Order: sequence, then C-alpha cells, then structure tokens
Amino acid sequence: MQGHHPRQPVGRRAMQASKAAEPVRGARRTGKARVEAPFVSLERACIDLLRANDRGGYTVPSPRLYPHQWAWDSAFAAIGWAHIDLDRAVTELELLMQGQWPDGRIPHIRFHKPSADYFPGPDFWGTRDRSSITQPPVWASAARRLLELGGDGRRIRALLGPIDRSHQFFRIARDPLGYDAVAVVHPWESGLDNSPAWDSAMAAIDPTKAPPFQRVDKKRVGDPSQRPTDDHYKRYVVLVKAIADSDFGPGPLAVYDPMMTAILARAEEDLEWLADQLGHSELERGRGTRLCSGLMSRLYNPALERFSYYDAAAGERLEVDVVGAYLPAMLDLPVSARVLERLRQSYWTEWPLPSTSPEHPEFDPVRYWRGPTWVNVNWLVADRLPGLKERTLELIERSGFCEYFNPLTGEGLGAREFSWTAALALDWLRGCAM
Ligand code: 2M8
Repeated sequence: MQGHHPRQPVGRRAMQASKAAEPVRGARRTGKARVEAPFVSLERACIDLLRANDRGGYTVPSPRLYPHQWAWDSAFAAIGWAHIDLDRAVTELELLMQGQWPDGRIPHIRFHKPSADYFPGPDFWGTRDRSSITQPPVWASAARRLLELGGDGRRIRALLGPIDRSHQFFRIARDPLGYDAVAVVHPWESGLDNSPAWDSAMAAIDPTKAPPFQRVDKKRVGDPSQRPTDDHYKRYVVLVKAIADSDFGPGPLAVYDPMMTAILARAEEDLEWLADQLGHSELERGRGTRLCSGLMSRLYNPALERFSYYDAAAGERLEVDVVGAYLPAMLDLPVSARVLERLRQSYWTEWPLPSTSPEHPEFDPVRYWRGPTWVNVNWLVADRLPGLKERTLELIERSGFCEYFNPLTGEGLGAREFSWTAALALDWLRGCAM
C-alpha cells in the first residue's frame, strides 16, 4: 500500500497548512450571513475546546458524559493537539500507549481517576484502571500526523514498538477464522456501538443474564432517546462480564468488521511509513496489504458494491447497509471508486454521512450510531468524497461541537463540547486530511 494513496507527502501537507481559507468558500455557497472569516473563530473555538477538555496529558471526549481517556478519541485529540502544541500531542499518545496490556491490546478506556459520572467503571471490567477491549486503532495514523507536522522524532520513535504490538494483537486475538481481517468481540470495540451491524449477533446475547447496574449516560444527555436502549445496554454488560469471566479472552461474540479492518490496514501502512522515516528496522512488512486482500476476498460483496460483516460465532454473512460497510473505500482497493459512488448515492443526505442508510428499517436520525452523522467517520473518508469536508465544517459552524448530528436537519445531538469534533475540524481547517 505504501505510496499508493492520494494523501500528500509531508512537504505538501505542511505547505497546505496555510490554506485554511478553502472551506470558507463552502460556507459562502450557503448564502448565510457569517461568510467573512467564520473559520478564524471556529479555529479559535476548536483550540479552546481541546484546552478545556485537557486533563493534564490526556483529553476527555466530553466533560460530562465521558470523563476518562478513550482510545480512538485520544488519538483523534492528538491530531488536534498537533496543530496547537506538538509536545502535548505526543504526550497524549504516550499516555494512551502506557495503558497497554501485556498482550498488546490498547484498552478502549483508561480510567486515570475514579468518577461517578460514567458506568461501567474498572470494577465492572474486573481490572484496576482500564477496560479489557480495544477500539479502532487510529493511533499509528495519529503518530504519523505528529511526525509530519514536526513532532519530536525521538519520542515518536519510542511509540513504534508499542504500536506494533497493538497491531499484532488484532491478528493474534481478533481473527478467529484466519481471514486476515478484524473481528470485534464487543460492539463497544468497534467504536460504532449500537450500529444495526451488531443487532443480529447481539440477539444471541441473553439480556436477563445482566447483573444489576445503574446507567449514568441517560442522565448526562438531555434526551435519552439519543442513547442506546436499556435492552442494548444489558447485552453490553453481559458481554463485559463474559469477557472478564473468560480471563479477558474473546467471549461469545465475534463479528468481522470491514471498517475496523480498513482502519487497521491504514494504520499498518502509516506504521511502515513511520518506521521508514525513523529507522525502525524490526517491523514486519506487508501486514496492511494482507488486510486489504482479506477485505476483498472475505468481505466484499460485488453484487451490492459494498462490504459485508461476518458473524464468526453463527457462521453467517451479514449484509447490513451501514456506513462501515463502505469505509474500506478509504483505502486504495480495486473497488474503492465504485463503493464511494454507492456511498454518495445512498448516504448524501442534507448533512452527510448518516451512520446507517436512510433506507434501512432501523434508521433513526437521532439515536446514537443508528443514523446520526459523526465527524470522525466523515474525516476518515472525506479526502475521497469531494464536498464532504466543507459540508461537515458548515454543520459544525451551525450546530456546534456536538458528539453527533441529525443527518436530515443538522440538529446537534448527544454530548456537547465533544473533543474529536473540534480536533478533526481543526485538522481540516489547517489544510490536512486523513
Ligand atoms: C461511545 O462509546 C462509549 C463506550 O465505549 C459509550 O457510549 O459509553 C462511542 O461513540 C465510542 O466510539 C467513543 O469512543 C466513546 C467516547 O466518545 O463513546
């Protein structure tokens, strides 16, 4: 994959940093009043938000709903920090990697301090200070951005060994059928928690087995209909307990996830790039290419021109029309152009990209990952979908730094002051792209 994608080399990216005016033209097209330099203040607001969510070396996703360090949120925050303070950005990744388990997994949550504001805490996970599942591995891609923007090569080099081990964990512990792809063991591991992609596999999890617990999240957002249902939550909790009971092994659920696989493939490519730049010769090469082959041979559906999920426990292919089924088009696969075209046809709502197809019977424009638009998903694929970046920046200008947005009306939903919304907007405003 090395060098086959249209991302710009370091020099050009750095030059582009001064061209932050570009998106203003996108805003101008709407004919709204604030056209003159809205992004000058948006940029300032992004910086202020990251500073406000800084807890001394790590960034909370949002102050009230998510008071700990989440893995992919933290990597996205590091990308934002890279435009503000490169040393602070490296520290974010260092703290993230310091939570690594001995087997290489990066926990999806690191609990630095106790907090009554979030459930489940470490006691529920059966650990001292971290969760036992991981998340989409965007940390190599974040480290690449830090180096591209001039971060300290010595400190970034020290991250490469831990990042490498975190990638190997997926092959060892998240590929039960040897597909050269990633199977998640909990919907929370995918990052797209209650996407309809998991519904059929989650139907096999018995919610009555959940121990008693109190949800906190519903009290932290104004409208609980924007959060997962209680039934879903019970099943999440059953899985957490099952994983703890199996000595932190996989548990009963394993669903191959095309989006997670694509993110790892991109991360492998970025890790190779970093290893070349920083002279890390021990890295095993070609893992990204193998994942691309796995995606094509195991998960691509040519009739639908999108990717499938695969329930390894049930032995069943899942053809679910959700945004993750198109996300491998962020890679240079032979079918990427076709998949992007499909994505544009079916997902170009007023405020794209909805997380679930509006044609899907479970589409819900306000509930969490079952319909709303998310900035991190858009960021992953925006350099291949002209107009998406501009439209997303316009959405943020209009509705604020929300966790997610109604794809039909643009209404801001979920948590406010959400870190990755600001961090990735800042990355765009400074002329960078995934
Ligand atoms: C959401 O997930 C957490 C569980 O990890 C939750 O709902 O409590 C997801 O959107 C996930 O992708 C994200 O990393 C996390 C923190 O923003 O929130």
